[in-house]
Amino acid sequence: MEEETEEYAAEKRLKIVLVGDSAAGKTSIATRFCHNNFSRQYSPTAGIDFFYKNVTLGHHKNVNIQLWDVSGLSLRGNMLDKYIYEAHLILLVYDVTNSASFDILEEWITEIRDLSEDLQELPMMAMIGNKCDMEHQRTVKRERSHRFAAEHGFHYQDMSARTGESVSLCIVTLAAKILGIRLTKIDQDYHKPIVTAEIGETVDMPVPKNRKLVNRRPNKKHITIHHFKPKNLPIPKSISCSLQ
Ligand SMILES: Nc1nc2c(ncn2[C@@H]2O[C@H](COP(=O)(O)OP(=O)(O)OP(=O)(O)O)[C@@H](O)[C@H]2O)c(=O)[nH]1
Ligand SMILES: [Mg+2]
Repeated sequence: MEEETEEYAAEKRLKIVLVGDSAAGKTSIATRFCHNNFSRQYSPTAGIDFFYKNVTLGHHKNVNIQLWDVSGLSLRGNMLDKYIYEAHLILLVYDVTNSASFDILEEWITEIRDLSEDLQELPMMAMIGNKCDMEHQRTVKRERSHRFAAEHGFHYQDMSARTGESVSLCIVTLAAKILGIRLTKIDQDYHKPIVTAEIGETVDMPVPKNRKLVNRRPNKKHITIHHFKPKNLPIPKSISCSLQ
């Protein structure tokens, strides 16, 4: 029999399933994690979609993370048992600006528990509060979601697929936990997103006299510099800024 090379032996595959209400942001989280991209457009997932990424976790040089991106409509379908089969981790995603998406998690949990009844061990589950970049529109209080997660014994994380905040770090931290690895500070820093700031396009900023306004468009490679004439300046609506 052919001997396994060290590299092959080190390879691991982790199946992570994203579930939760329609439009909670599951596809966006998977897209951010695997392609470092984000789209404002909503295209509902039909059934299921798959995303893959190879990461290094501790001494595991080649961990293949498979994200199974389940449609929000699957809660009422008859495929969920197949989707969650042999999952290492299930991420229960809700939208912090939409209470209904939080309330429906109870149904997802009940359904997953019922479908896993025959298994000796339930897959690990964690709760994700997505869209935390829209803090001003949060309708699900932090204490409520933390209490809910604690009652169920789930890890809890707020994140934003839009800014990338906590997406990568949360997923690799949980993946490391499954593999029994503690991430080093260097590993953790590596998975923190680059600082992103959006000024312009959707917001108008007053700028002091003779200063330049830098209009930075997300996901576009160019930066436009306007020479701004500060006259009758509008009050800013909002600014999105994420620092890690
Ligand atoms: N502001 C903000 N919008 C987000 C974020 N994540 C997703 N969205 C938006 O929310 C909408 C729905 O996102 P999806 O990722 O398609 O939602 P989904 O959970 O995959 O939905 P289904 O496939 O129907 O189950 C899209 O318009 C996204 O641009 C986020 O972190 N912040
Ligand atoms: Mg989707």
